[in-house]
Amino acid sequence: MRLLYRFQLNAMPLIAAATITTRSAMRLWPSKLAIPAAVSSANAPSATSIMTTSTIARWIFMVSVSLPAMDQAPVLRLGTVTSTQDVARDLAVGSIVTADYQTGGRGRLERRWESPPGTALLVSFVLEPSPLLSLAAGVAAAEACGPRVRLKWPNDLLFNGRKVGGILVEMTPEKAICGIGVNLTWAPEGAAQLDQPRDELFGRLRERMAVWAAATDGEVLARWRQRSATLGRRVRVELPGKTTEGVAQDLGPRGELIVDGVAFVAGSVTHL
Ligand code: BT5
Repeated sequence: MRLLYRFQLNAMPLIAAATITTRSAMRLWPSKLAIPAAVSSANAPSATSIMTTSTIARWIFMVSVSLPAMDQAPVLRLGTVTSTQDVARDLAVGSIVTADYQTGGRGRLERRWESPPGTALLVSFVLEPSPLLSLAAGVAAAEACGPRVRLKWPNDLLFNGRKVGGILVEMTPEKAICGIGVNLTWAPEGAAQLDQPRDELFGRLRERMAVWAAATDGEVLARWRQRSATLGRRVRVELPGKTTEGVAQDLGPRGELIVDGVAFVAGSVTHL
């Protein structure tokens, strides 16, 4: 981290001066994305300051390109945002965004992701695009959450058989924005909550993401199979205009779900 501070010091003297004085985060006010907000890096001390989001984005870019691993990447900690995905898409690969509250949190297919302020871990990682990223993120999140959390294809985290979190990967040509939401102190009806301290869970998650985002496809598939709540079960797979029921037998090499010999690359799955 010493190198990181030196880099900041050379690149942005004002920010660096602020970041080496106190332990808490850097406060941000004038922002169309977030109010109020904070920037920090792994164990970085920092201080109160007023900044614009473009300054933050530039700073994140300059710092993140110099970092060797995601578990040392800078974290943009925000208060209220539309979605952490929206903030993350303007940042460089390696950046991480968390928020207390999302006014427009989303799942796949424009579904809503609901969580009242301060009740969930809401985070987006900016990563290199990779075909199995959604499954890798599921493995990372399940390991961070603990042994009782299992994976439902394609992107759900289950606790006691109920949904406790979800993964949303959005791609641009240059980067993948991997969003993860985990219910901690609140859950909608029929869903589960984890009741773990948010910062501790986040620390484990960024460490596991660094590992699994760099893993081979074979390693991701093997671990996903081990943590799966879907494989071996009877399932219903729903696609627009088509519903199939059968036994979820395995994952294919690209992460597709094999149901009675037929490969599904997308769809909503119900465990029967
Ligand atoms: C997901 O979509 O499960 C992906 C959720 C990703 C959320 C994270 S939070 C950080 C980042 N920023 C974002 O804006 N999104 C990501 P999907 O499989 O489409 O599931 C969505 C469905 O889950 C909804 O239609 C609801 O039925 C249900 N749902 C909504 N909020 C929930 C919650 N808090 N807990 C459990 N289920 C929920």
